[in-house]
Amino acid sequence: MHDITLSRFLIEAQREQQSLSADLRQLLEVVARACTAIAVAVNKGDLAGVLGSAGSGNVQGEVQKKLDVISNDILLAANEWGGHLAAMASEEMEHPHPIPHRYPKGEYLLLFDPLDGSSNIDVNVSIGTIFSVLRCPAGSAADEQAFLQNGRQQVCAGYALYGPTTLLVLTLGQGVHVFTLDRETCTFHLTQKNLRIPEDTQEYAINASNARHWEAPVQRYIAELQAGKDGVRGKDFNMRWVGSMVADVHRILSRGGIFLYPKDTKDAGKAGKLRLMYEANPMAFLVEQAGGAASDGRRDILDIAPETLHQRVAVVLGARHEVERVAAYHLS
Ligand code: P6P
Repeated sequence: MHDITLSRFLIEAQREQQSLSADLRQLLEVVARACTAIAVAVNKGDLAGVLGSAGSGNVQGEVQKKLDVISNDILLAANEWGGHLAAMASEEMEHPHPIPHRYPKGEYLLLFDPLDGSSNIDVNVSIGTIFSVLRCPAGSAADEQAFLQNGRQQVCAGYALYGPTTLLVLTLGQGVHVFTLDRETCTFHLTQKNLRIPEDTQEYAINASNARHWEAPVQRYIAELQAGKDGVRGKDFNMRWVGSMVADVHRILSRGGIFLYPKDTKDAGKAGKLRLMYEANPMAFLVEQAGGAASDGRRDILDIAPETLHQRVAVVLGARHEVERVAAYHLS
């Protein structure tokens, strides 16, 4: 399997899968190369002076890290000239990035969180790039409205995980596959095919410091996990929280579990912390493709009709039976 590079995998998928066009294959090759460049910058860290704050803020009201800006610039520069995109949208930019007039436009829309987990950048904990691809509606101006499609319209999605190894995890709608970067040749090699999330688990991921702000169904659900075998669940659970969604979701895709970033009352006006279009939707697509489930606690993430580009959403994803239990508690 390891002799199958990302390029070969995509060429063979294009042969077998009608929905994988030459332009989409090129888009994925370009995104993978951009993620390799981001991995190089991340791995250099202080040696390249890329850690710390960029001294600017983003549309989310967050202080941007230098690597947030560098990663965003790498993805924009890599993707704007190829003729495969109609526009791009990023967590780091308020408005969609149009393709410059000097370049041809294509049929796809690329959305990304260029560097997810920014609070972990300066402490050498795994971070990642999350991306999602939609088709641009025919005749559209490729403006914000063109991006506002529900998650089931995604033609592919994935993430790069910058950890002890650099991974590219991808779905084209036919399973979830893992590619590992060979740093010597700068080539991604297929290392795992068709990841599956077990329907049950004994491991959960949540930022427990928010417990007093959770809604009652989530407080009930987590309390039952913490009661372990002495409580109604009759088994003990373990907890993990990396604080980088990409790392937490990768653990769940790799060995199972449930991840929750629920709505909380800290800011009643916010539906959740995570962003629908370029965090929750791509991760939900991957999780469902691996046999898991992804909801906002009440409805499937992928069915949510987006209203704005940067809208936030509560996220409960992973082991199907656990996600269903959380939804049942919200209905009871
Ligand atoms: P908290 C990272 O900033 C992020 O957007 C996700 O990657 C992560 O799951 C979450 O926020 C962590 O949030 O409140 O635990 O720092």
